[in-house]
Amino acid sequence: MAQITKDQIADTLESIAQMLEIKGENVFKIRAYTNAARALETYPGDLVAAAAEGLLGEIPGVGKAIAEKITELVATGQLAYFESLKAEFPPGLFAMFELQGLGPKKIKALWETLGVTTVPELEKACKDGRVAELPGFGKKTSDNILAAIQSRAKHAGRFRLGSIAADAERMVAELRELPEVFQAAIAGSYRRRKEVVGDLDFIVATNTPEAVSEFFVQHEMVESVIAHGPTKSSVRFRSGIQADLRVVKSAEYPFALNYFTGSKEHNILMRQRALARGWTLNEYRLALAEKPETRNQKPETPPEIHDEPGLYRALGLDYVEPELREACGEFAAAEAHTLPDLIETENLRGTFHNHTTASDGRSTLAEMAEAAQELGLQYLGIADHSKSSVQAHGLETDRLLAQIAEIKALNATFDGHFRIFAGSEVDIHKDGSLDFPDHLLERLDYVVASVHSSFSLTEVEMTKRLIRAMENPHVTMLGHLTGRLLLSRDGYAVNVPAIIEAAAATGTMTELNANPKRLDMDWRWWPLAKEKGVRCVINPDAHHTSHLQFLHFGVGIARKGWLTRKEVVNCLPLGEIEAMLAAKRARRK
Ligand code: DGT
Ligand code: CA
Ligand code: CA
Ligand code: ZN
Repeated sequence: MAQITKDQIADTLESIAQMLEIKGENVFKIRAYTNAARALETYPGDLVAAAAEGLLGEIPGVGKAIAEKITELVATGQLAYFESLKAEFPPGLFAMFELQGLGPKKIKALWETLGVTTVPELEKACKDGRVAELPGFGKKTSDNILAAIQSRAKHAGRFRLGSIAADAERMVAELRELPEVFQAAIAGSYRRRKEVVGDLDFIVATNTPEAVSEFFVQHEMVESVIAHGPTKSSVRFRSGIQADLRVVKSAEYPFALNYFTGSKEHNILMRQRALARGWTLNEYRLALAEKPETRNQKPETPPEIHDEPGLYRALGLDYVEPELREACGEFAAAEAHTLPDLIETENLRGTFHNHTTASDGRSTLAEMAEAAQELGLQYLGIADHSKSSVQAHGLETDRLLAQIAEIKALNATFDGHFRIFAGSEVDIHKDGSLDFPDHLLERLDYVVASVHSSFSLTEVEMTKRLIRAMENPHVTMLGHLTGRLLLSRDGYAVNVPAIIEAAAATGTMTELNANPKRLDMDWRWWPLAKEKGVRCVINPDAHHTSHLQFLHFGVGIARKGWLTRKEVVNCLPLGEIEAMLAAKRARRK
């Protein structure tokens, strides 16, 4: 039996909480399950070992009764309580929980009054107006539910980079460890660091394809086998994503890796360049074309290729990093030797948009500072929510002043080797004014300004709102530009080129929010921002110490946006970053 994962246990606890809520159980009992689920998601240790040693009850947020249930899950892979609870509900009901904005109360009402127990029934009930008529629902709610159903259909079978990275990296690491394997890589959209991927593509070089394919299809992460052949297999992982494996000989490896990395559009241009030299290029080889398309009567024999850089060289190109292979100008730049020297995770020296327990974070200020130091960062910016973000426990003036004092005291203990910058993620009101007055913002080291409300303004109004915020000299950077949540909520309407212009004109930095749910501003806009001289700041939007790791996803997207360390301000070391943070205020003086 495959070992149950931490995420699966957390999901089970979450489902129990939802079912208890539909049943109308006591809120404390419900909260115990949601708190435990949350605690597990961020528990850094080995749950199996903790269960075996009877230490689960010591995890903060996990009580004795729930600890026993987790122990049962770990030991048997099942939980009798969960199974019996589940039997009380129609099975289709659970899919309704995945719809944005639909909680247990509404699901209960839909079920009890309309008899709706599946997503298709719900869609029908919305369309024929029955949902709008329900007390507590109305037309707007009904429309929102319909939009959520449509969005779910559109996103089915696609996955955020952040939710499949652990599986992907684990599989490739284990493939590389097999003695039969010479080389292995994850190709496809994952290697190109697309924010959302359809499936995973593993490429392996070996002389014993059967053994490798066998290892792949029998792996414990595999839920079902879709196809199984000696050189080509497809499976579905437990996480839901499909994974393809291609097994090739060492001599074919650079070609397979290049072809299956894509993109398709990039491949087409590669093949055209080969054809223009009288060669054919496919996933196995580069060879003389049978009917050369060149005017040159006798094409030269192609050189021997041992790796991807060799292939690009043979086609008269500098090596193109996978993130740039989107047919967005990389060929012209590779030919002219003007490809950018892309930023790397190791170049980052600090980061700015991070939360603590003072607002909706789950780690304390001291814990966040310690985690940042462990990652080798020289500085950490704290930007908790401002007072209008009530649901996120935003700070009122006195709590913000207290936090500034706390940061100052902590900084005194660091001997100048590490620094916490006191900031705030200030809400931008509907009219573009800010949630704190200037005299308060002035006391902060920097300010992140973000939209968390009134998402449905028109594009013109939203653009005006953001530009007004950027005109404030205390606004150092703009947070998550469009507010999108990948695969669940589209960004609000906003004129991005106009925002980029305004960011350049006002000297406001633009955030590349590295949280894998956001990755906002989108990579497609960064080349324009770079051209206009806009500074990028890569921020994890961390709500827990473990979220500082999101920086890595942010760097992938920055690379996709052609950024080098020069455009990314948080590559600057302590000693130089201070002047950068003060620059906008200084020029208004
Ligand atoms: P995904 O999985 O939808 O996120 O995107 P990719 O890019 O990983 O696409 P996938 O898995 O269908 O195929 C992997 C790569 O294989 C793709 O990026 C380019 C190459 N490829 C697949 N089909 C074709 C094709 O019809 N023509 C060419 N030139 N290349 C292809
Ligand atoms: Ca793929
Ligand atoms: Ca594929
Ligand atoms: Zn925010």
